[in-house]
Amino acid sequence: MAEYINIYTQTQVRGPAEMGVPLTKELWPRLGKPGFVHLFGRFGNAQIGPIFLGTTGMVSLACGAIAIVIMGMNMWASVGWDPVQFVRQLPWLALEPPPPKYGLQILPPLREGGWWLIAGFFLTASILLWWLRTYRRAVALGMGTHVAWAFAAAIWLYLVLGFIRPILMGSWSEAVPFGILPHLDWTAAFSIRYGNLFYNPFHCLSIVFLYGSTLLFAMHGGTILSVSRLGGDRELDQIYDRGTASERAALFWRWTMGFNATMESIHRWAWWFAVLTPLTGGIGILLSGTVVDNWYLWGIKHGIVPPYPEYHQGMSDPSMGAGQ
Ligand code: 07D
Ligand code: 07D
Repeated sequence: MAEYINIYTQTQVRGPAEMGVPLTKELWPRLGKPGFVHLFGRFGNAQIGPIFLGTTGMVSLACGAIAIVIMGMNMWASVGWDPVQFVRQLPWLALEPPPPKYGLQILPPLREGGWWLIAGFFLTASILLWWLRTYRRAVALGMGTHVAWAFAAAIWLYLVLGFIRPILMGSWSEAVPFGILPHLDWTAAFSIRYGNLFYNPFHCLSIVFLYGSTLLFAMHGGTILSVSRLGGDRELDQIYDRGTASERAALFWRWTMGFNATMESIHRWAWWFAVLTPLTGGIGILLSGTVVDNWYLWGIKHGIVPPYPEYHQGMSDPSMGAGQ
């Protein structure tokens, strides 16, 4: 038991720090002298560092910091530079996109969305550079680029929300504000504006994959933990050998539901469910206001909304237009 480390294991291995493969053509070295933290060892690897930041990492962090400072300063200004009110009201403070009258103007007045555009530019640069870093680090290690492509799926939804859809709608005012609760208000208002997002089939799909991701995560995590006392967490050896913990785990599912994923396929299931959540979601958002103006009426047209019996003859629903 002692040789395996997971959240339930008390014992932790301490050896010389693992430095990884040597860097060949990189401009920057890996930074920091590796150390060990017991608490981290309870959750994952106790070794912290070294970290490779590189050019993309450094520029990404700098852009991210600029974006956060611009958001923070604007929010602070909005409470008259009072530090106490800034901290107290932080969850409700916002940096709003330009109002509709500015359309897609590149730089409206700073106080009227100009700062939002600048912060958005730096945040997007930061996220895209971080993506490049995940891609390049994977290539440098001779790995596949699956993590980068999964991250790209999330970035797709982010870009649809704040960039692609506003451009198609012809106005930055369509985009999401920066702010903890304000971005939730935006989300609720969006749903109401487009006639209830529950009738958007891509929102449904996104929810299927979101819920499906939690189910798959629980099934896979639970299965592996339940056989870790038999070595189930040593996935690779287990794929090839007979009579292993993996085989037991597979049998468990075949006996309980008649079908089992394999050690490889479960990770493909998990990857696709996670990726399809923002991918389908982004399609749903992109269609709202561009192709479909009211998902409830769309639902009536396509038989998703059940036809209610007319109890109140002569009443008209304003959202259905005159005469209906
Ligand atoms: C656990 C990984 C760690 C990441 C964390 C988030 C920031 C922002 C910036 C104060 C799972 C770090 C957050 C750096 C700070 C300022 C200016 C990931 C984990 C801990 N949301 N959303 C949150 C973002 C959208 C919605 C929380 C970002 C859409 C709802 C957090 C984006 C819509 C709820 C947050 C984004 C939407 C939240 C926790 C970008 C539709 C909640 C997030 C860039 C998809 C929940 C108060 C979390 C909450 C929540 C961040 C976009 C809906 C602040 C960065 C526009 C309904 N969102 N969100 O744990 O408690 O993610 O809000 O697109 O209920 Mg959101
Ligand atoms: C936001 C991808 C971008 C994030 C990136 C990360 C940083 C920080 C910092 C590490 C999350 C950048 C990170 C900058 C780094 C640190 C520290 C992914 C993001 C690139 N909905 N809804 C979804 C449900 C309702 C609405 C998706 C459920 C209402 C809108 C999801 C319910 C109304 C939008 C989902 C429900 C409404 C969504 C998001 C229930 C509000 C979207 C998937 C049970 C009243 C988004 C098509 C995701 C979407 C979305 C779930 C209800 C509005 C499946 C379960 C009816 C406007 N909703 N929703 O992965 O895609 O997000 O819709 O009621 O835009 Mg919804």
